[in-house]
Amino acid sequence: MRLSRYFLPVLREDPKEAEIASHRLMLRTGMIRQEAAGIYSWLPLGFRVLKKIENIVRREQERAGSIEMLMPTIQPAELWKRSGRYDDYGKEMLRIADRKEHELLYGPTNEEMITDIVARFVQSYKQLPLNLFHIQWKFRDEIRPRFGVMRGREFLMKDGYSFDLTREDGEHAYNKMFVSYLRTFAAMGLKAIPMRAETGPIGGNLSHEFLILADTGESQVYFDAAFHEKDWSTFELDYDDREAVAAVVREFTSMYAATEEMHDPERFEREVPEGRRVSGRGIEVGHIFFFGEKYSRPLGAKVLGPDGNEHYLQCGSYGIGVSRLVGAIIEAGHDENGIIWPAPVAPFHVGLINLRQGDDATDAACERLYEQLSNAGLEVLYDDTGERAGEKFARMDLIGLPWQVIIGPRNVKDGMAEIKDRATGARENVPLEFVASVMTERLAAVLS
Ligand code: 5CA
Repeated sequence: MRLSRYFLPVLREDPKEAEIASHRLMLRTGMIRQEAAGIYSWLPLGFRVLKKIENIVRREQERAGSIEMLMPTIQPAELWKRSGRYDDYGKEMLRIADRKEHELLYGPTNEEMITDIVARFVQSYKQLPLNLFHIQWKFRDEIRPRFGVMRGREFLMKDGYSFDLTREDGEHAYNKMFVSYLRTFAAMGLKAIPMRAETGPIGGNLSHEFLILADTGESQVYFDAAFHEKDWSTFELDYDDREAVAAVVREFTSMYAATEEMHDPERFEREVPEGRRVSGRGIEVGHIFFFGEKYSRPLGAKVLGPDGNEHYLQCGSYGIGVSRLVGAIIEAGHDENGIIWPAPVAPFHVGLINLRQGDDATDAACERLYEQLSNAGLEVLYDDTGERAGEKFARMDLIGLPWQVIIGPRNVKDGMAEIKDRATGARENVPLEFVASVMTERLAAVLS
């Protein structure tokens, strides 16, 4: 992408309304624009990151055996009256009436709708297990939308739902999602610590939240420092191997970790040696629930079992805050100059900076590099504007692409390019003809 033809409305000043780094940086870099409290437009740069996160989530869901579909944002109230949640949800639910005075609502989650779909089409245990997910916008009329996309009113969620015959099968489905969440967040460069959680309006008695540590997180968390020493990169396993999947869950739930609501100070002191007790703030990026028959009973989702009897389905639901993750990743990765994207979710891989736009030799070298890098499959944002070098450097640092390739007249004369690593600030000179292969290798190393 040529910056001269792109839409990147970077702000010069820090927006006053932003209280935390991610919100400030998302507004400054022109990733989002607020349309109403907690409601945002996703401008091109932000949209690219959102899609990258969505694709990682999708890939890991599919790997764990979940099947993608799409349900609407607008739902009939009648479904929610059947589960009893229409009244329970209170003012957080946005209620709408259409021209025929039919009661509708903007979905805050989809347990009712998916259970109704499954009830209609699944009649036999032979059609199980079933795990379905979608990635769709939700609306919750939060009392205090704040921190930009972190607590929005309209937000993008991956919500998945499992349906099984027995409690044991249902727990395996839950465990699979538990492991897939560890994998999903690790693939974005995050360590998300699973913590026992309250179930709130979703219900059930088995639930974990996944939190990443950040000073600006909304939750107070307590955990064992042993989590810091865990290897988060190795969750290669066969998802059908129940014991292997359960072993990972045991390993990650054997260490103390709890949010404020579930925290037990006595147990914390008893189980965790003093030097390893950590408390801090966390951002909830995912939440999984197992609630058995809570929705399958009122919505009549039952199958004929191998014993010839009817059984209500054993169900769970699994959420990931896709749009919240954009903010959370920035909270976890930024410095005084701007964002530092992990390569897998970066809007572009490389920022190519032309220091002397209009100088024939420099322009030609940049054009050649732009073509070579793009042909090698790298996503390049080419700063071909006529602005001063200082402005180009500052803007490129601000938007935080993992690597910068810097070309000025002197480099061209020497046949060299300067490559800067945004995270470490390290700079090195690489012969122009090797830039594409060096960058391809670097990218492959961090994406694998
Ligand atoms: N039905 C269940 C799981 S599918 C559910 O709705 N769970 S949830 O309420 O915990 O939401 C799932 C995830 O969505 C949360 O972990 C969080 O990351 C994200 N989320 C929830 N509320 C908001 C919000 N107001 N703004 C941004 N993200 C949110």
